[in-house]
Amino acid sequence: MRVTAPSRVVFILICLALIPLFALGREPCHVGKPGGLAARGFYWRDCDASHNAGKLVVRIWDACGFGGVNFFNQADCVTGGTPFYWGAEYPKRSGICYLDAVSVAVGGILHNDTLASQFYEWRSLPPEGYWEFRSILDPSAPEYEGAVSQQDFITKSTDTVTVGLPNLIDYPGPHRPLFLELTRRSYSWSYGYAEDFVLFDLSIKNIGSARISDAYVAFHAWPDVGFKGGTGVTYADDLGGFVKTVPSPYGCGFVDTLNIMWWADNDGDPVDGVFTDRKVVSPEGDVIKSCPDVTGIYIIHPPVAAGRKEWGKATLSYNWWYST
Ligand SMILES: [Ca+2]
Ligand SMILES: [Ca+2]
Repeated sequence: MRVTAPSRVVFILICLALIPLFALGREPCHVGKPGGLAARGFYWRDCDASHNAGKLVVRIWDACGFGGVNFFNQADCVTGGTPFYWGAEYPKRSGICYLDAVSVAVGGILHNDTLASQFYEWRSLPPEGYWEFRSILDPSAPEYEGAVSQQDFITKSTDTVTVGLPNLIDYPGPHRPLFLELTRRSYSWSYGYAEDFVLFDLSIKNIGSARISDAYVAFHAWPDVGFKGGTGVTYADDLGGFVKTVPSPYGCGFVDTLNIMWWADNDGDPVDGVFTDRKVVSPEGDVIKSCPDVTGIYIIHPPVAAGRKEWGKATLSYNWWYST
């Protein structure tokens, strides 16, 4: 097959901090029954938001993940308008989706029991579960105070709600929290050198009263790559992997460490062997547009304990699964 356009690589960068996950914390807070959709086993915000300052658009919601489809047609938390619908899009307004969702899972041993909190088990309830928006774009605006990027979103989630959660297939018992608080700060810019990535800064804090040992932090990604203007299924042919090292561009046999988790469409959906950024009607009558780019997560640094400057002694691993 002949392809003529080089693939670009877009990244979601993540840096992690553990604030003191292994130390004493305060007593658990707001353990209770959330309202609204929680009565049906779910709790979602009244609004969500998206990073769209650069070319890479990433939908965000609670601190426990990003991407995801806006099933509930929530309003945009900042503009009040219609929010971005898919998990991620590149380039902006192309209609080409590059992500279903990414969720954060944390596991560890608490009171001699192995526990994990993931996806449906995080909640963002007031007062901790607030949204905060900041921006450097307008120095006269109230959101300018303390801003880092053109779009700063800050929010928190906890795993302490134990009522109203759906039973999971692989763990049908009631949710047992680790008593954790996630704080996510995410940033995006429109500058040429920064328009292809969104930066996430994730802090994990033990808000319980006991020590957690042997903790793990995971990013669980569901790819969905393809043009959403047609009728075809876009996720069924996607590929993913992990690039640990690459040959250094400086040669001499040097090797650069990357440690990047990536996903992409299997062939970028070319039309007659050529990538196209225009909509083309296939012989079957479907509307096609190529999706030649690669999306990935790069962990800038592993967890750093609060108050310390040295990197944590984290071990990095990668696993994949195939959904039928
Ligand atoms: Ca695909
Ligand atoms: Ca394909």
